[in-house]
Amino acid sequence: MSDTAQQTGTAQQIPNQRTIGAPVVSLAMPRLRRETGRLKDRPVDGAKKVLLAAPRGYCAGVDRAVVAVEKALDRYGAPVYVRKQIVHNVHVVKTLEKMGAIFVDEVDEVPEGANVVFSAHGVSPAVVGAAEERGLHAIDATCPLVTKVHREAVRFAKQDMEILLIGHTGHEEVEGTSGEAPDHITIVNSPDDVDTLEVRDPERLVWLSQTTLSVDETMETVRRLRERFPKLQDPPSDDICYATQNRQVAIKKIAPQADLVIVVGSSNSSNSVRLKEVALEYGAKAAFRVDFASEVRQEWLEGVRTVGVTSGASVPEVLVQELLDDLADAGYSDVEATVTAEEDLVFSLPKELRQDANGKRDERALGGRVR
Ligand code: 0CN
Ligand code: SF4
Repeated sequence: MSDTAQQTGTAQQIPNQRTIGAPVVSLAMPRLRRETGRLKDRPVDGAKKVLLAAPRGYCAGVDRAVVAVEKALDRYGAPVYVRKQIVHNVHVVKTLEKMGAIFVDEVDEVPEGANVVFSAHGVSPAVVGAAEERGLHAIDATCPLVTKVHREAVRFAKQDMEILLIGHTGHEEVEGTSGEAPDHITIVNSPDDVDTLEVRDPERLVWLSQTTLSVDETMETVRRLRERFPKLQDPPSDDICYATQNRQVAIKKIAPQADLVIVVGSSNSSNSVRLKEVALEYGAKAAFRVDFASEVRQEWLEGVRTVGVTSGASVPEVLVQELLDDLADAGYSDVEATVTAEEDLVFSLPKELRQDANGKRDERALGGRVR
């Protein structure tokens, strides 16, 4: 795993994808300036400035998952059921609910025979089986980069390796990946977990990870694992995805110059929460995560000259633009982009949605409404 910005991560290894010329998240998105006057322009020593991270916001897997729900609603009409939050963002979920999506925790809450979308974080084979048993029409919006980790888990389990899955217990992605080979997978939550870890055979160990972790913390966990188990094998390629890595690289560049970093993202969004932690580790004097601009408090801006702004991979750009509007009210109208990578990865739609009602190939349309 490198600390330099990646263009498209593991793009070449993922089937059913294509790239287009334009970045997934456009920096030049036109917007109407909205003034709320909530935040006041208080004087500070020197010029006020915003450093805006790029890349930020929607990744290819989130874009695909959100478009999948919209397409399913267009094609089948409301309601369309979605197992768990399609992505971990309050605004996205609420907006899709208004359009007719119904979010459920488990497939047994979905009426027999109805349409159900599996979220970007993936599902275990047990969930796929339960949906089949209920006669549901399942649309699998699992990010292809999560599916890649599932495949690695299956492959290593077949070789009778013990898999140390670095990730957060209870996170949907970790539950889905563990479900591929429950007898072969042990979850490692943090570097401190390593000391008490018990393994079957230290000669037959491989580590894999959740896609949305801190790169640095994961490397520390691996370092400690290897200290205890020198024969530990590495995964065939990075499991922490290109989007997670790129967003961390961008905020690492901004953080040392920032008196304050504001990360837009929801509290259950692992990659968003990691951005706040990384900002603090790399020298931001303060950092906060907000779902909406309206949560920013005047006192956070006291004496602040430079504000760093970024957003997690599940965050629509409109929420960042609203934050920039509020910051402009407070005198932070000079916005400078810090660009550490260009992203142009786009995944094709889930196979269940690739053909239109007449059996013709339905090219995915970028421009999901929840942006
Ligand atoms: O915020 P997300 O929905 O998910 P986590 O960061 O909590 O994993 O972002 C999309 C990521 C995926 C899969
Ligand atoms: Fe896929 Fe990474 Fe986005 Fe998750 S954060 S949906 S793994 S591209």
